[in-house]
Amino acid sequence: MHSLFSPRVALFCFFLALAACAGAPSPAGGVSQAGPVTISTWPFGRFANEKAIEALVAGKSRVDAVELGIREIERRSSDGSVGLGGRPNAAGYPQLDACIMDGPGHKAGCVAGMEGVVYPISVARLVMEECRHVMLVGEGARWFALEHGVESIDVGSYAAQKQAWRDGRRPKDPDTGGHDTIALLVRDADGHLAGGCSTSGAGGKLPGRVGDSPILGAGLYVDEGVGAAGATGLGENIMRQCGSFLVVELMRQGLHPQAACEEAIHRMAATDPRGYELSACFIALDKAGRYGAAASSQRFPFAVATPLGNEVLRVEKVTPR
Ligand code: SD4
Repeated sequence: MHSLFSPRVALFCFFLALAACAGAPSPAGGVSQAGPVTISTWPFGRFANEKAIEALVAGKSRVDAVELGIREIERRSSDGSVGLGGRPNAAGYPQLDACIMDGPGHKAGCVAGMEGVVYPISVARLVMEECRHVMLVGEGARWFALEHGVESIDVGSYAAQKQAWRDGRRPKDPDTGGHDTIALLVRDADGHLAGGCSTSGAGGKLPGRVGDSPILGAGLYVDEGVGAAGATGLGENIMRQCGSFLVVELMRQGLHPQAACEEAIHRMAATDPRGYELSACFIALDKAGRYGAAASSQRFPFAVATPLGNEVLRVEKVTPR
């Protein structure tokens, strides 16, 4: 005879219970969400959200949810912006950046300018959990990744490109075209926060250039007592302003995540020579599960999910004041 509480039934009941206490995503600035919520950058963020919510509903941790969500985008790596399929640097090969942060304990791990590793977010997590440092870069980050047996490719094929760059034989028109970044913020059913960020960085960047994405407070910041924020856009704009830290600090002052993202854009535009033409987009999620997003110079799509739904929402660029 089957027990009434088979694992399948139990999982279904768990899902229903979560769904009952979590609202479906609503437009930016939406009401407070009691259950798990995830928010991520760009329309592809819905794939990250899907994996993250699936992980939380299956009883995995918020850090698992961040890692699995971002791995999904790194795995797809098809849009030219995240993972090994991302836009190459000016010498013609990809250098990857990622970071992860867990609210409780204020723990973090970051990697930058790392070559030939398939899932940079997993290396960032290993740095957070297995390393006495917070950030590893370049060759050292790759060595650490390989020592931990993560999936990688042979980077021998980059040698010719590196030599050519050193010799001054440089690609004439490096591809500086569109580039995106996945930033994913997670609030679990208990209201704890975590987040992660991964990118191949600005297309056509100089070898060795690091942007905002793996820098705590720039591309990502999580404060367990307040909220979390993540960024995408041109790192040079965002990192000079500690953009994600700024958004979290504005939430600490009492601003709704939506207002905090917008205020951060205004603050940045006031000091940046490009004003509102600077490229910066933020997502934010507070302790109560409220979320928001804002962008300086473009319409900005982002994705929000709860166990009840996974929506791509959009905000218009912030109106200058
Ligand atoms: C960088 N912020 O490396 C990243 C790129 C990005 O949308 O997010 N592009 O500057």
